[in-house]
Amino acid sequence: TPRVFSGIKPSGGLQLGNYLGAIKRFVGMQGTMETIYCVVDLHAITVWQDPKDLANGTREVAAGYLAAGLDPAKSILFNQSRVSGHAELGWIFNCVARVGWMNRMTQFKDKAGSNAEKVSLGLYAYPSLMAADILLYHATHVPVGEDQKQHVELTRDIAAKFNHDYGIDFFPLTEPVIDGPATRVMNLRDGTKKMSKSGDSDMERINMLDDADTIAKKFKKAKTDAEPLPETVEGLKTRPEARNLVDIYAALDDTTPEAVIAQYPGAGWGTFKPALADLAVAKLAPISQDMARFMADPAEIDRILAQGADKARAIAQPVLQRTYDIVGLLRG
Ligand code: AQP
Repeated sequence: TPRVFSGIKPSGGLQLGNYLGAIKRFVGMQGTMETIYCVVDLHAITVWQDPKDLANGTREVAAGYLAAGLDPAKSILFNQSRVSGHAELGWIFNCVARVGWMNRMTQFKDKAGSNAEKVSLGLYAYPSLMAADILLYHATHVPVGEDQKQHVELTRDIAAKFNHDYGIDFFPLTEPVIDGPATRVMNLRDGTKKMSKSGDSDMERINMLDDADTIAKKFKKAKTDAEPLPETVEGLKTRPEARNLVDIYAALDDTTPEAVIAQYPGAGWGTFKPALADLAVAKLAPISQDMARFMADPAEIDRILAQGADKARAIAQPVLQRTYDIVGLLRG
């Protein structure tokens, strides 16, 4: 049966890339298939998280899910650490995945930088835990941003090697679902880097909880070239910052970059940036207001996450038990 799994790390405030590249698309898949959306707190601690911030951040991602339209009656919403099967299957996959595979992960290289000896072992094993997140539910579809494509492909490699090594067709080969105009929202100060929760400067990103003035200011200061918008999208090819702002507009307005260019052919930044800011505020303000409302009642969020975890565990438990049996780990 088709089943969707995806997650977001509570490693800082939600940013526009998380919304357009992930959450908005999660909402679009709700109701079409069984959908499981996780707040992946065990992934967050691969880099240092202050415990209080982690707990609040977990509730913030959950509030973002709910405010954007995920409904606990239609999707399973929970935080990863409540279902111990993630960590348990993650260990087994650490023993399936090869060190050479991990060495090829570009996100690890980006995050570790020149400091690879000093980062946590967890950061290195991150893709193996992510494979466990997905395969614990035998998920077939994983909506993610472009930056996670390599990790979903590794998940397929792990599933295939497990199936091959144990001579059983047990784990499915999962498909990444990467579609729409905003699968890679770029940093507002540097069009060659992706927008990220943990980027150095707050001016690089739009946070889901930014107010209208802050959003307008950030778009106004966003880096661009001096040229006006082109007459056709082909004219954006070598202009990453311009391309990014057009893509963001298209994603927020549920349209295509072509349609945005057709609406603003040859427009200057003095016209386009304020229009983009107005659109962003119109789309994001209702969500951020709702997020604040959910976050004002942390006990209710915790209740939703606990109930979601019960449902998740019910799906995960038989998969985990069967995995233990296949591997030959005595549990009875
Ligand atoms: N810039 C982006 N454009 C499109 N999609 C994005 N995603 C993240 N940034 C962009 C998607 O959001 C989902 C959750 O990501 P994550 O929290 O698991 O990790 P990440 O990709 O590392 O996100 P951040 O915001 O950059 O976090 P930090 O700075 O803490 O590492 C994924 O589907 C991701 O593709």
